[in-house]
Amino acid sequence: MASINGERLMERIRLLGETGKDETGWRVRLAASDGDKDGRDMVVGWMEDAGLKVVVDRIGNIFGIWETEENKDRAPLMLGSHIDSVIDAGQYDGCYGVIAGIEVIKTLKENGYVPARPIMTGAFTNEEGVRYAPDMMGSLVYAGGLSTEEALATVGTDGTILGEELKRIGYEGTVDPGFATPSAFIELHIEQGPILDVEGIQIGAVENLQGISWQRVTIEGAANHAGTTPTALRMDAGLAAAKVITFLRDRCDQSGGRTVATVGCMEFEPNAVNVIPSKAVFTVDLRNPDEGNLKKEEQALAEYLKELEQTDQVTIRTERMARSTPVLFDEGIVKAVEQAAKDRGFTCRRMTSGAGQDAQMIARMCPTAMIFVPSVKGISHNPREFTREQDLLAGANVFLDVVKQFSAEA
Ligand code: HGY
Ligand code: MN
Ligand code: MN
Repeated sequence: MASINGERLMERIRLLGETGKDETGWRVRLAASDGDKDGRDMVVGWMEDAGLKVVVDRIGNIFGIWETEENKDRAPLMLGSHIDSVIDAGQYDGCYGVIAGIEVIKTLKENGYVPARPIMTGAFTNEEGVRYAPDMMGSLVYAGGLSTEEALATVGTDGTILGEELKRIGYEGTVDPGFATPSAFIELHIEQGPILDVEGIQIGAVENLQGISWQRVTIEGAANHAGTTPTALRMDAGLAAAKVITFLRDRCDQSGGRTVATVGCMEFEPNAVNVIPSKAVFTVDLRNPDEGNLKKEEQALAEYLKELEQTDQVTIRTERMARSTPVLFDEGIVKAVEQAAKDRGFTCRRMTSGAGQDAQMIARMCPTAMIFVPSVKGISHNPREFTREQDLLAGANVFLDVVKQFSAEA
């Protein structure tokens, strides 16, 4: 039973992890930034080293394709993930799956394996959505869920335009996204949650993924003097924003933890220590594995905001930033992941992905599933994100076996 080259995998995770660091040492490889370019260039180099044909599509998705004269007309098996990161990120989120995709192909080639169909592995543009919303943008465009033109015209949190930034970093591709409909898509990723680590299980066979709702909320009140204005006369946008945060946490507690909600960004105006905020602009990330319940959470929030306008004499408007429905993955691939883990003597359990993933978008095109490995203490989107080497190798070897299985027949 062939195995991947663990040393090469670990070295590449370390090398890619060094790209995108800012002057404070934070890893900030935001989509289409200079750090993203450095990472992209490194990934393209590894794809070329593996003898893959490198294709960049018009939304900047990078693909390395292994095809032969005999199999080039068949639908390719697709692998891949992302290398763009959040702010002050860990080194495994997304990068592990991109590097492992190349590693698996290289290992198969080194072992003289010839697939019955092409195998292509990718690095999707802007999975995180931190600089340009929505998240999972590159894979959403590839799957036909967002037009390339609309995506390229997206204005970032820094006022830049995605299409111009892709051009600036040299990744404005020429091929239309969706140029190949995969026979199947398999993504290897860290869990980013605590379940596998707490239960001491090595492999996650991911069978579904929760729905995600992102919106930006703007609350407008009235600036006034922090010292002279009695509380009864205040139209305090800051207080109203705080009430929304506690409302959301109450909803999560009432859901028994099925709903999770996060207010990750917030700005006040005029943002002065002795002025009652006239304006609060913040983001709400709401998630639930059940579409009906996610809709109920969105409805409950909308009703609460209406109420708040009355009680706090503020005006509130919302703007949708992203919305994806829960996704069920392919039973056949999930079973194959469980079997491959068992054949290698690894413990395995089925699970839901709490995080959004490129796989949820490509699942619109073809049978799709994911493989998880443990995140120590469930920490992610944080430089302390960590997965043990033996778990990284275990995940990559299960990935190798499943890729072999799903590329063996025409
Ligand atoms: O937001 C997410 O769940 C993913 O990390 N993009
Ligand atoms: Mn990710
Ligand atoms: Mn992430």
